[in-house]
Amino acid sequence: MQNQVTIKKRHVTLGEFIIENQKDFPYAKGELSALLSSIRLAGKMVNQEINKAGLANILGSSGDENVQGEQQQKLDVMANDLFISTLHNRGEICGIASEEMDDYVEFNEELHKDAKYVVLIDPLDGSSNIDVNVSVGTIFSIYRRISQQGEKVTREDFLQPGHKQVAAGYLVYGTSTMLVYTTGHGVNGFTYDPGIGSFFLSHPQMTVSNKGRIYSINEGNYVHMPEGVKKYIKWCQELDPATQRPLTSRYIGSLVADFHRNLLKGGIYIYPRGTKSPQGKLRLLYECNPMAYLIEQAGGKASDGHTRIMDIKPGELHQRVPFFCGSREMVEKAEWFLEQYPG
Ligand code: P6P
Repeated sequence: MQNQVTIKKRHVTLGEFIIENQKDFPYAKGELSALLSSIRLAGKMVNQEINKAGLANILGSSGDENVQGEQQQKLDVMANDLFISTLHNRGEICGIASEEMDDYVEFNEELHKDAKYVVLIDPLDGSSNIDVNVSVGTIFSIYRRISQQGEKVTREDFLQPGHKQVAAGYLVYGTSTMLVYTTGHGVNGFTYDPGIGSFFLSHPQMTVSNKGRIYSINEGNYVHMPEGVKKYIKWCQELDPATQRPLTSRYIGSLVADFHRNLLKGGIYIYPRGTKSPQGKLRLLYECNPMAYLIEQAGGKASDGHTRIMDIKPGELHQRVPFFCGSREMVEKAEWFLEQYPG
């Protein structure tokens, strides 16, 4: 008599999911899987530090400034160091570029000589929110190197257009910590269980609605905004004929948190160019491109108001671009206003 056992299904772990989907990469012999696993490990370590930040007196700035001239929070520096050291310990990448570092870093040890990939990262985006306990995040973007394996990494390896990304994602350190990523086969979200120390597949095949009711923009910059963006904001505030309600304004001031909410609920995030920031504030390589990859994989759209973000050819590592990202019809409406009201 065979044992009649009812096997309870449980959520797949991120590690199981990465292995199960490795077949999506005929040319990769597991290196991308190993790279995603090291990002997972570094994310756990950053999560640990963030959760005790208030106690460990690592709040407040490190006193240094990053290449953007922004005050570096101690956790920014710590997150940057944790990702670099964790990725350096593995042999999958030959170099890394980060918001927190003026230039890219080469990985030149024997371990890295056959590396196929480079990583660009914003190790702790929204870090000015840390001291007030608002969600922050890590954003990462992965490319295959274009320089020869075995040679030194080159600047061109990092300055590739976004449509060349092989993977992109973010960690959001919020009420729960999640890792959301794509390798070009849809978007999947994993929630961290700190008791077990594992990420579990909680949001399979995430998609963003074509329409949305949330617009995210810092209206404090209104006077500096282009006319088309001002007109779009006013349009959002009028009564929607279909619902007899205006749209809802939600702006956390943390890109990853605003993006994550809009991905789940529908909406648009805008950081336009303005007199204060002629090219906008967000960086193309390690903020806009990875988020653009994710939103397109989820069925949405990302542009600089005119051009698809992932078609922009980068000129330099810390290049800024205007950013319109979210539900397709909302981005297209904003683009329409920019067309109607140029300048
Ligand atoms: P502002 C954080 O510094 C960030 O890069 C994004 O995470 C966020 O959406 C934006 O800047 C906030 O900028 O000018 O509205 O405070």
